[in-house]
Amino acid sequence: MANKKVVVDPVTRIEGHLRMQAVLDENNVIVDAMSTGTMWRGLEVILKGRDPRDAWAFVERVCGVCTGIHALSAVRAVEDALGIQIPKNANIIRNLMNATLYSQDHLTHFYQLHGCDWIDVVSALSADPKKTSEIQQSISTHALSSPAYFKEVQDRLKAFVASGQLGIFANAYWGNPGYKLPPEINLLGVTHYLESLDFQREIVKVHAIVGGKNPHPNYLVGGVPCPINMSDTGAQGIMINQVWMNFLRDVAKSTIRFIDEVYYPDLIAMQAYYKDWYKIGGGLANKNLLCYGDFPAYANDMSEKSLVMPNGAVIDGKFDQILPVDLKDPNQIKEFVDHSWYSYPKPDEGLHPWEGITDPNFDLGKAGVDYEGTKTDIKWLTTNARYSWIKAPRWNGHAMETGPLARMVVAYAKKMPRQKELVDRALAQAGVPVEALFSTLGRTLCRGLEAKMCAQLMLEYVDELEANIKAGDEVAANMDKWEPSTWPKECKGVGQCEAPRGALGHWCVIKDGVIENWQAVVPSTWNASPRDTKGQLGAYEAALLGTPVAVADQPLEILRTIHSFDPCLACATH
Ligand code: NFC
Repeated sequence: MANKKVVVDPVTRIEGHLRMQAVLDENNVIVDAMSTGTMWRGLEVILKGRDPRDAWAFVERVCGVCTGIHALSAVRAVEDALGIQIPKNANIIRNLMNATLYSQDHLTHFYQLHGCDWIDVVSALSADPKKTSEIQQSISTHALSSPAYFKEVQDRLKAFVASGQLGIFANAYWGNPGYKLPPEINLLGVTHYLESLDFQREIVKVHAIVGGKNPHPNYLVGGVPCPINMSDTGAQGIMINQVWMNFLRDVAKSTIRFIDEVYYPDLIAMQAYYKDWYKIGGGLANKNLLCYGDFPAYANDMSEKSLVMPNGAVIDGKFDQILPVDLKDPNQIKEFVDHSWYSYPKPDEGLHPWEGITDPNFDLGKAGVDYEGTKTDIKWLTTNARYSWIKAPRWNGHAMETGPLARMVVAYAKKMPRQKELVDRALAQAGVPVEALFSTLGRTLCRGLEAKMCAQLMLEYVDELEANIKAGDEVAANMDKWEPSTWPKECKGVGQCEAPRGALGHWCVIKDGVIENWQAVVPSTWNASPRDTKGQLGAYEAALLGTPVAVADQPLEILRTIHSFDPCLACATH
């Protein structure tokens, strides 16, 4: 029997536009895969000639999901180029904003973006709410746990179905044999899907207070645009005072509570029914991992002793050799475009981002080479030509996986205490060995652990901020080098970050006071990358190989693995 071609386009419940193609053999096992970013906006081109102090506000618009992280990376890049030291309060507030982003983003991912890959919403209709209540009370102390509460949610769901409009739950593969949860846990999951929709709004109030708004909170080259005055007593002002400090602490505590009482227990309860997914979807996960490191304890210090999230790369599964990642080394990070819709002067040579070029070259048109179908109805993109708006970043020539799995595993290998304790406890609770992390479900577990860690970090940063201010430091920004007349004629910098989906860098070249070149290499660019010059598959592509698909025209398994990376194509292509 001939191989089957399966196309998922668009892959939904993600940010941006992703197309996945998979080839299934006669046993419905995936033997080839292709990842395509189908949209490009050109932020790097738009930035040329602009004031570098404004760049954060442009690049922040790359994405509304990982909101703020591009801005953080951009201000770090410009500060690195201009040699600006930021104040301690600014470092703490930036860390607080980033920990807030992670907590909200990972929570949103688990329920809204990934949950429907594991939870069969329609099955929840046949659950016994009393049993769901018993399960809830056995796994956590979450207050909303009565049979009446779950019955009320189930009745709401029934009303959706009776009206023939499933709304946010429409168009999924309900009833697919890949769903394994009993109806009562499905009801638990749907209930928390709805609860977390409300709760995530609470978390991001932190951004509204210290960053002015969410999405797209405000950043500032030199610090944070967030005045501090603890002697102010009002709740209406825009100052950080004791009133707002107490509010921030309350948000942090309720975030810890929600993740500990809802997200994490649900994750542990659900994984027990999907243990086979600890052996599926690994791809590059047990081979090549990449992290830049973030959450510096000390302002402007991205050295190992300062970072909460690690810097390091693993190649070929050598976990006893964590290699240092240097974003400034011209030989480490390079982007290739052989299979991407861009032109380079030397097509098969990679470019370090400081030398990077973004020159779009959408050359669909060679029928039979680039695609099958018609120009307006493409049935199949072929790998012997360009097939994506995503470039192919490589580290020392290797395709890499980045993100929560990479961070947790690299931190674990480095024996970093926070992560080691979280991972050991989770593995014991789940009853699986450490190798289980190198999989689709391992990725999802690592993200849950990171959410726990980041909620805790939120509280620690609020405490640290308060202590620092009370010690007499109310400085939030250093404006010494604000004026372009103080800048060198030409300079360059890099902004190193860890975003929720993985390693993020923005590289800038500034000349005569304006941006000469700007390049972003983004977590989803690493993970959703197409093939490179050597034909090496990107992380999404590699992760699908070997996956059995139960029903070829309901590729739930493709969604599970691809969603486990939490794709953001708006970021990937920018
Ligand atoms: Ni959008 Fe972002 C992408 C993240 O990969 N995290 O760098 C940013 O989005 O989700």
